[in-house]
Amino acid sequence: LKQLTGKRILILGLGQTGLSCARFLVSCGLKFAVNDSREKAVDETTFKRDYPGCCLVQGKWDSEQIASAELILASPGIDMAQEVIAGAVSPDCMVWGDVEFFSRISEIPVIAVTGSNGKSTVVSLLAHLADSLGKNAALGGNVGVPVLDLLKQAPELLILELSSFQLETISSMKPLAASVLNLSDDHLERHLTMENYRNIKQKIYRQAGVAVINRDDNATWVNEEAFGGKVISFGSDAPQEGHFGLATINEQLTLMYGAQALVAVRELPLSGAHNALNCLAVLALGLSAGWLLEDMLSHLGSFTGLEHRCQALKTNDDILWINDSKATNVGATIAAISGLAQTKNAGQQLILIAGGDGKGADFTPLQPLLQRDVNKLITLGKDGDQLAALTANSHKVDDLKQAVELAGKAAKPGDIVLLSPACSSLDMFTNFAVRGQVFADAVQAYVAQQAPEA
Ligand code: UMA
Ligand code: ADP
Repeated sequence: LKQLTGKRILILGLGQTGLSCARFLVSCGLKFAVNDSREKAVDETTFKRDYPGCCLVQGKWDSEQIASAELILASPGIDMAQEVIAGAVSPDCMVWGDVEFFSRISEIPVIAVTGSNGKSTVVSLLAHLADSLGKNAALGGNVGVPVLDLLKQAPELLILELSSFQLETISSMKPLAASVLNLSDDHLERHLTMENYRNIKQKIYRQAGVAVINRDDNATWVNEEAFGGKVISFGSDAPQEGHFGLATINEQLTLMYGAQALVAVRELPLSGAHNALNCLAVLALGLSAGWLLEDMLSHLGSFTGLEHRCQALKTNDDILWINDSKATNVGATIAAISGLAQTKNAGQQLILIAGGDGKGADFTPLQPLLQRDVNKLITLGKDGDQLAALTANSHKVDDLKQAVELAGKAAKPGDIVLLSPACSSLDMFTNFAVRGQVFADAVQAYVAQQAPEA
């Protein structure tokens, strides 16, 4: 930190990350400037009061500030490759994200998790286990609290969810264990090719003590020749000794550690084959942190899961309404449909509500599932037409309320209505959580309308 005294530090972006950097620099007595391209990212008066003497530019990228900076602290949402920024940054300037900054100044052990889907579920379950085991662990990163804000808690362990955006600016992190859970098409509007996206995700393994890889998905495998740490794998087949997997024991699909049967899949707190894999990843990461398997297993069952991820809504009717608003890419929606297709009865219809901003993704991997497992598809949003074109029984609507009403009319008692958009929400909502809440409210309103007068 001393080496930063007197350096020209520029924070780019004043969202959660930028503000956490500002708070941290102030607490270290370091001076800095800030720049956000949005017109009113922060209230100028309040900002100047909280950060007296700090130069604030909003409403444009300030190429002079960018060019003169010696250290840029970049927010993950900012594409540093865009010409207006990349063309201005001096070749001698260091560009760090908040996680890179943290990695350079802190020795706190880290468990780091990335992947296209399941990150928040895995890190939240890890944090739940850590809590239950009496560890002073802090949870943050892409899942919510920026890492620099966690340092105040002086945790003994950090459990970090890392996005590809955050991994782009990381080079010094030495996690005790790291995992790329899976890889499917996402964020290609920024990363352009799957190869580039994969290479960025793979950065998480550099200098990790243990790499937790997914046997089912070779894009998550670590280059074992170049990697100096230990490798633990998980997957949906029977595992070798020292690895995690699934096997049928006494006619029950069961989580396995080598030849040791751990727990039956149907006893897990979260349903769906993808969640069994998430639990295996959690056990592998926890084991890497020195936690005992039996201790972790005794607390798995008390995890209640996260909202907006294949969450069954509590309603007073006989339709099963499921909120999977967090399915912001094709891989997540495929996991939701296949999970339900495996468990539903032959007579039960599955009605899917999907659409939003597809972020340039290829939707065609969804097509066989839409045609085989989905009885009716209702689409909305920017890429709703593209999705609707994938199957014959589809209808495009204008908003979620209409989608819920149409789904409700089409559903018979016992049927399933699933919101799993395969798209980001940003064309119509502030974020996925707002989309999920709007869905839940529309469902309650629809169900109330249908109820006979008391
Ligand atoms: N900004 C600009 N110009 C741009 C882009 C951004 O000025 O072209 C400014 C915005 O005006 C804003 C600031 O940068 O003031 C926002 O920065 P940001 O987009 O990096 O967002 P933060 O508020 O710092 O939140 C970030 C993560 N957001 C993104 O990566 C987009 C949050 O993940 C994360 O929880 C938070 O840091 C704490 O670590 C959100 C997310 O959507 C949930 N992540 C993506 C995902 O999960 O798919 C990757
Ligand atoms: P992330 O933080 O990576 O977005 P979440 O745990 O929030 O992951 O889940 C996002 C979406 O992905 C949800 O729709 C969830 O049901 C689905 N999902 C969770 N785990 C997996 C997995 N292992 N494979 C595919 N989809 C998954």
